[in-house]
Amino acid sequence: MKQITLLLFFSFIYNIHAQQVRHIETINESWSFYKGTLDFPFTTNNATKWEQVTLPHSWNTKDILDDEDGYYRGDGWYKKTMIIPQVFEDQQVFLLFEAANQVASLYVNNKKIGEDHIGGYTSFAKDVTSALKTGENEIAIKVNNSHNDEIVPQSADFSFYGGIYRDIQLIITKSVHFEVANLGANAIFVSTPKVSKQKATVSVKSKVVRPKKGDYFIKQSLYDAKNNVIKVEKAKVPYGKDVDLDFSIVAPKLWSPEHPYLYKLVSEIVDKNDRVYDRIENPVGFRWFNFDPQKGFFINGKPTKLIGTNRHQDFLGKANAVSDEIHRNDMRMLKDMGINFLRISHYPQDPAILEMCNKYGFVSTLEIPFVNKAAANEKGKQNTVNMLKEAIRFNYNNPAIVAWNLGNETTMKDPVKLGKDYVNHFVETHKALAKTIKEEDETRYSYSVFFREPAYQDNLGIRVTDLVGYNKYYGWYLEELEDIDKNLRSLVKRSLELDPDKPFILSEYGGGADPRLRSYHPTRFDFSVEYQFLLHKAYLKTILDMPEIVGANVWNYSDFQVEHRKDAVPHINNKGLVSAERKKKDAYYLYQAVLNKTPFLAITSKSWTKRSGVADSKEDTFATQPVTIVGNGKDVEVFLNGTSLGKKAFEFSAATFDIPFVQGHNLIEAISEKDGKLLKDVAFIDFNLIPKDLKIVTNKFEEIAINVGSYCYFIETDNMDYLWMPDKAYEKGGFGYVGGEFLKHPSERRNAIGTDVSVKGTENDPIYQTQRLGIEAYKFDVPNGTYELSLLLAELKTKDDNIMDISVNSRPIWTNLNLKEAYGTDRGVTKRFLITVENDHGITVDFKAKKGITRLSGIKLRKVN
Ligand code: GCB
Ligand code: CA
Repeated sequence: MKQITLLLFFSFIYNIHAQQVRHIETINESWSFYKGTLDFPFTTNNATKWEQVTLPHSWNTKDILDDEDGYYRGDGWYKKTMIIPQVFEDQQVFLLFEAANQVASLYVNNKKIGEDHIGGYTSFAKDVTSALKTGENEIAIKVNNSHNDEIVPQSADFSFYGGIYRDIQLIITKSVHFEVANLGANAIFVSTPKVSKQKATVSVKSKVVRPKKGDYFIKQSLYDAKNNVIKVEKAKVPYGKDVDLDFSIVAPKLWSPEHPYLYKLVSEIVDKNDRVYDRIENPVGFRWFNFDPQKGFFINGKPTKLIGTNRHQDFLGKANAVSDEIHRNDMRMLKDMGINFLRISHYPQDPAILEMCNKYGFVSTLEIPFVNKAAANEKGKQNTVNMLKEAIRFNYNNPAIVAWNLGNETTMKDPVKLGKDYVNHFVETHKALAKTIKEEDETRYSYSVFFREPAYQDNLGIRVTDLVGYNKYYGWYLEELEDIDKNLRSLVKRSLELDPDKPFILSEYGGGADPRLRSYHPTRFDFSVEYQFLLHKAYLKTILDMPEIVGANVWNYSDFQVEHRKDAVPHINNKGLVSAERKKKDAYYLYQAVLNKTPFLAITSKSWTKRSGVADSKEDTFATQPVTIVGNGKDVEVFLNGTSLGKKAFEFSAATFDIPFVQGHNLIEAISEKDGKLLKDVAFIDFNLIPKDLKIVTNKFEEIAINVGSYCYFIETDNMDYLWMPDKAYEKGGFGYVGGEFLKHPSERRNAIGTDVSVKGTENDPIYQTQRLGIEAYKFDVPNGTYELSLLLAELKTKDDNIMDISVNSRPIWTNLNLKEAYGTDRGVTKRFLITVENDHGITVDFKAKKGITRLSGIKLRKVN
């Protein structure tokens, strides 16, 4: 008994000791924040209103989403009073910022600490020891997110949120310690130069800060995944020099997407009595890999098709101030999706992301935010190179990373148009970055991502990395869905013809989907969930079929906020497979079915629970609509309210059934089997059956809302899922438009219905963005009674004057209507009218142009009496 207590006591002491060699704590809590410019040191009589905030924090959570153009880009101040714990004699104290966007100045007790940190996405640490005093210390941090000609990104399709949007760590070490405050804030560089099944070598470079006097040693201990020490090596630390230590192990367990086996390297500084001064842990994964331009990616000798997504740090309403829990949840959802490849785009991300890439076996690429355009001056180039160095050094020890990407679509702003000086600088920047990658890391590939023709980069001389990536939006921004396969093949061919030795990655592809838009007649750029599904299916087929596409990344894992975007949901780029709140879209399930090896089945549209449709015929009491099931079994049987609708074989993991929906409850059950496991998924759908003959007495007409000018259903998710039906031409006995045509996007290339405007005064932009122009009438052959008629109108980006008269059954209800004059442009207007129908005439809403053309965006009719 006594012995056990004693043992426990000693292990307790030992633990304290082990923890105390380096003290790390987050200091995210109770910061005072002020948005704006202030004099520093702060004046005491100043009536500044400080707000209490917790990190992660951004000051742009709201203004990127409102109707006003632009968002705050300027100074923000954070301050905090704190007592630094005394942990060691002669302690060194550091603040490590995981990131702050984009220039950060640190002051401790009114003393400026070092230079400003430049760049919003890389981590950095500052030694604050000399500015500290006993008792209370005043920490002040100025962060600035203004546009800066010397810092990338200069331009991009994401928002440059300001703030300290990741954790701050307080790190306390002894005076003898592994270096903290350096470029990249990392002191240990672990690589595995030679790996085979039989043997692996480990090479560790350590950077130590130590006094001149005394004997110190580096001790490297390798632990397996069960926390058994399997190797211990020691080397003496010379003064002022890095310590290189190499060793090897036999029969290493390998790291791969299927088995991401991780070892742990514990690095310690000890003296000759084995007293520990500092201690750091790093993951180690043993793997060898190569990219072959013809055959694809090989890891540990095994050919592995790399498929995954891109990912932004972003969450609805939080800007980029995203918690570690959200980061890790994203990674879990990607794991469930079945990916083995992640492009960490377009900048280095939170350490939580890399931690999970290592653990889940996601082969990863990491990049710096050199996007669209260079910071075209000497300072700008230096900053960009520094940023890359910081990114590589900080993230060096992650076995998941296989390539460093120097930039994304850097020619978006056409260099040739920006002049000769720009081009020179721009080309030099690419070369300097490619060189930096090789100097910093011999063990990984260099990589760059383009979007224009391969010959275009070739002419400029910027195809200078080992790997090339192309972002291609065939079937979205350009070209049709049917030609995706043809276009991809020809692009890959063009790239390989230029450089047969440069492996090709499809670094981005995708299309937008607003979860509120659904269509049985999906068309390019309609933002329907269905179109996105078809697009990804087409891409996946080709990607899987072409070994020369060595890897592919969907753009994007999730929807993200872009202040200046004007898509179906303004301020949101909705190319995500999940929404900006992480709700799954149909295409997400397709990837699960195609990529997962474990049994899988899903009804793709199960989240669409309230549906509607017109009965198949006057006599029928059902409306037939398709439902798609995805799975990795052989076939699937579907039941509607308990009755089998038969079995279908999966074709490319998908099977579509025609479902005869009835009024009210519809229970859809899908049943399949894989590897002896029974699989089942269900969907509960509440269906509103619209009679074909609106005067029918058995199923009385009550209410209908139509998304005029569109083939899409629109679900008002923020309004009890109120459903708008797609538009159609009038048929006798029913409803529909007479005359006119669908508004089309002005860009021919886009070939899209509707236009891209952020509509003021509404959240239902897609209703207003689509319209019927030159419409003559809207008709409803409803029975006699009293009705509430709603008309939805907007003039979007129009140049000419438009004036119209609207009447119902020949009685004027709205005359001389000039929307632009009365409400301003780009504003959604809804008006309700009470209408009485007599004499069995139904309702005819007439539109007459007095000047210009007529238009209608939406129409709603509800029977009152
Ligand atoms: C791209 C960019 C990415 C954009 C995307 C898009 O090629 O690399 O940053 O968000 O296209 O959705 O247009
Ligand atoms: Ca509409």
